[in-house]
Amino acid sequence: MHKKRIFSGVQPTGNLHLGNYLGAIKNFVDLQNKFECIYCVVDLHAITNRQNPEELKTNILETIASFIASGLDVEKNIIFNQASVAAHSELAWIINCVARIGWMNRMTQFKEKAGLNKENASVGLLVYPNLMAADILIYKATHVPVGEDQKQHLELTRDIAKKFNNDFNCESFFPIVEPLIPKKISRVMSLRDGKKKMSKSDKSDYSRINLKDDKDLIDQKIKKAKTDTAPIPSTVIELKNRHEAANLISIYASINSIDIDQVLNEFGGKNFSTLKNKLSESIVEQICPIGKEVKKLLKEQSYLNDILAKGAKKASLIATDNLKEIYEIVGLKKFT
Ligand code: AQP
Repeated sequence: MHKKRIFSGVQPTGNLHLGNYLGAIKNFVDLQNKFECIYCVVDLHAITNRQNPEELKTNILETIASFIASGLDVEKNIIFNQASVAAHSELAWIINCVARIGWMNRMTQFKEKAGLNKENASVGLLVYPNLMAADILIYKATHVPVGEDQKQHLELTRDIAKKFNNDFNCESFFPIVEPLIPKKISRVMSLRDGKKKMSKSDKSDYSRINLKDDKDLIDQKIKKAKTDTAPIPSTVIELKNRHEAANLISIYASINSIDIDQVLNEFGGKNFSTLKNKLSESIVEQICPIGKEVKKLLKEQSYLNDILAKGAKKASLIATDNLKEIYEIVGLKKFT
């Protein structure tokens, strides 16, 4: 039996948004009181798409600041950046040799991110899920809080763990991880298109609520959020095929930690402007204090650097021990 251990990561690829918060970070905060948690800024994942080096440095600090501002306790959790712990990349290479090319070709995120120009995408983007598996398995993590978009990558991590355990005859060496996906809203959708996920890389800033948006901007974005012409329904069944309506209702339920049925009881039959006013209020109440704290923390760079250095030390202790065992199993040796 493996000890319960949580691992998850967020890419420093720009403004964190409500999708990252409700899909992942809010869950990180809830879990910190129950389990040993390791939270990582996955900067090596970020470079699978071209990044401006100066912006990347700032984004790493901003992601850490967002973790802390959202309520992650820096003493209780291990918080660090991926590039500081070389064992992630070392295990990723071994996993590259365990995972099959066919498995990579099935990953929908690669297809979405590479788009039509697949031949021109980086090799890193293709093998991104192997690095993600290494991030998790190097700590022998048992549970991974993520948004629903990452479910397929976690299924792959399970397949990789099983194949490694089987190939090297070391039953149960790697745990078979369980995803922890929020029930109320597993995928926050774009405010402009209810069929697309809210994303940092969407060209329209009006498609998302950023953690650093102020009250006026949040009000405007919610006011302009796409809806349909019918009134709000009273039952979940009537939400079928009403993607934008379902999205706003789910965001309201998630941010207020209530059930969708409760939202429909409150707003069923009413028009969207009533819901939008209340939704804006709830987002402003929860997100604006986080954004303000992020801006404050960004002025304290040495404090953030210190947290990253301490976190990297703690993470390295676990990762280096596990890597030693993995090298031994595979038949590799570091001569020092
Ligand atoms: N829209 C979303 N709804 C729910 N969860 C989401 N997550 C991301 N978008 C949504 C979850 O946030 C965590 C960190 O994600 P990430 O930033 O590492 O990568 P991503 O999923 O690629 O995020 P973006 O915003 O879509 O970034 P870009 O545009 O750069 O690709 C993950 O747990 C993810 O599930």
